[in-house]
Amino acid sequence: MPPCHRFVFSLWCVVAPLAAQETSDPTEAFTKVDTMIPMRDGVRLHTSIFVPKADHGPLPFMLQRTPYGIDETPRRALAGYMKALVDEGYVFVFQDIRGRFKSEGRFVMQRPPRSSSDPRAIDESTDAYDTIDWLLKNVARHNGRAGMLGISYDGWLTAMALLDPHPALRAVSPQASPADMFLGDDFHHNGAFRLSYGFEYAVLTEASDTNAQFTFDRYDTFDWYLALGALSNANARYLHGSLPSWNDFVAHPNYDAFWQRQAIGPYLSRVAVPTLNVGGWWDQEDFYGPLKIYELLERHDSLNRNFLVVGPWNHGGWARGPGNQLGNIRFGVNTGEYFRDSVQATFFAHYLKDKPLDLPERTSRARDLYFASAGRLSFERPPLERAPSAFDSYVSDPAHPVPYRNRPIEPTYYPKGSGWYTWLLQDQRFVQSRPDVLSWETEPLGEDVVVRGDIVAHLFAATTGSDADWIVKLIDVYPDDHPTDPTLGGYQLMVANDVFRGRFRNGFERPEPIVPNAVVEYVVDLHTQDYRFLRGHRIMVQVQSTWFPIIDRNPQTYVPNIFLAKDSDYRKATHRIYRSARYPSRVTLAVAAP
Ligand code: PG9
Repeated sequence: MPPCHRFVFSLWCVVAPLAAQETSDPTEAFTKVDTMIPMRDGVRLHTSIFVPKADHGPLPFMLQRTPYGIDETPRRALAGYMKALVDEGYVFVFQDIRGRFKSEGRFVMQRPPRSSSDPRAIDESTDAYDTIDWLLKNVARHNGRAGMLGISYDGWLTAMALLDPHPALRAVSPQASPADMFLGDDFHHNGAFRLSYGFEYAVLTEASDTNAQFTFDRYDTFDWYLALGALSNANARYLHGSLPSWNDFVAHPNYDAFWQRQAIGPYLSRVAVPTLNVGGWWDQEDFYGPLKIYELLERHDSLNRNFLVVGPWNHGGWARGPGNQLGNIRFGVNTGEYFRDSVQATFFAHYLKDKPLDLPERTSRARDLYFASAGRLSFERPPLERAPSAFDSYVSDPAHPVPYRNRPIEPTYYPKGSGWYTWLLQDQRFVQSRPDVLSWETEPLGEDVVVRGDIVAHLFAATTGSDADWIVKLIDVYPDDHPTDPTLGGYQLMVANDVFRGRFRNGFERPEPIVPNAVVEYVVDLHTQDYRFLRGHRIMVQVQSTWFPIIDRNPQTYVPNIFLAKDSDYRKATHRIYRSARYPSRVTLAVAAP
């Protein structure tokens, strides 16, 4: 096989958030026991237990389960992410999940919860249960309580432990946990497939039982994905049906039983254990999940034990470094340190060691920002006399898609550094002048506008094709003359965004062609924010229809399954965005008092 077709297996850790912060080895303060813990079906899971050497009373357990390998994790985590927990005092436990690294059994990507009719069935919840049960019986000097935490896949494993929790599990923190892989997390957003992430992550976890990386034949993968052409070429040319997750993407192009069974929402019917949900405003992988899990648990939180912390972080950014800067943007406070020392450590100390805790609540009201003529955005409704057909338009060409981030687009987890981690903060001027990206912006704001809560775009749009993607970005435009940092003059910082695949406008289970040239309202959930647009800044909305290669190209010609589309199905289309009293395209913001 030529080099670009090969899988290589590398040992670098995919979870960059857990980068080392100290040079001394924090594990030296612990006695480490490596063991294989038996699960109820006899499969044994590789587990490392770290008991503090210092004389201490009975301590709670702090458990992290992971598919990414536990040989390197403890050293990094105990020095940074969990340093404040180390200072507080816990017995730390790290575990390889089934089928990964040194654990027995078979790995299943996001193994769905077991059927309640089969008492012998296993899932990630029973594995967490059996692990805690074993720890209580086999490790001396514990206080009878356990906590669990983790980021992303490890965060999802933490959330899954909630489904049938061991009675000793008294506090959990699912962090950047995905909730639904079709609606909003790593693999799709509103039905639009996250091509580069889905492809590279399937290789990472399923090409080997350790971490693997696809070898691209170039540094800038934009052209590689474009040359791939129709999605059907991925199996035909490279994967040859070898990756279960890729095969599942192809077999399940709609929100069918496969995705619904895996999504965590329906299982979150009670707050069985105090839960600290954590997310980052600029999380490039799982922003939808933590907010969704919080929202669903909140409906059952009669005892006020469900909490949400969201900060100015990328995926897992709260776990490393001071957190005073992300990409080009400085925050003036050490948000990551604050989270680790004063939120995460305090939360666990309260529920696992009976120490005090105090977390606040907040409010806001909805306001509409309407698209207007000459690229203006306004809090005024469009006047009735404006022609119902007032619109702006662009041609979207799948052969020339808009890059989702500034090129070069290195492989997602490129070991020598990748723009992936901070792409959501890139200055959006890099696409503003493209004819297939439309922008509307306010005048400079006369006073601060504080957005605190939900943001929803209502696009009244038409296309000459029979399918289309709608990407909406809410942007903070800095003044041309920035008072302290000239490089930020005119900067366009994205503060909310998402994509909606038009075929799913009447339901994610039921794709339907779009009637060419018909005006249709698309509701694009831009999720939630807590953001202050400062006086003198402008608020901008950009709309475009490609975001490549993070989102696969919509052929714009309706085909039942895009994974099986032919190259000839991909065609140019003209899209119109209406802005009249009859078709008032707008973004609804939850605005709070400044
Ligand atoms: N975002 C990654 C992931 C989580 C769950 C499933 C698939 C991918 C991660 O960072 O673990």
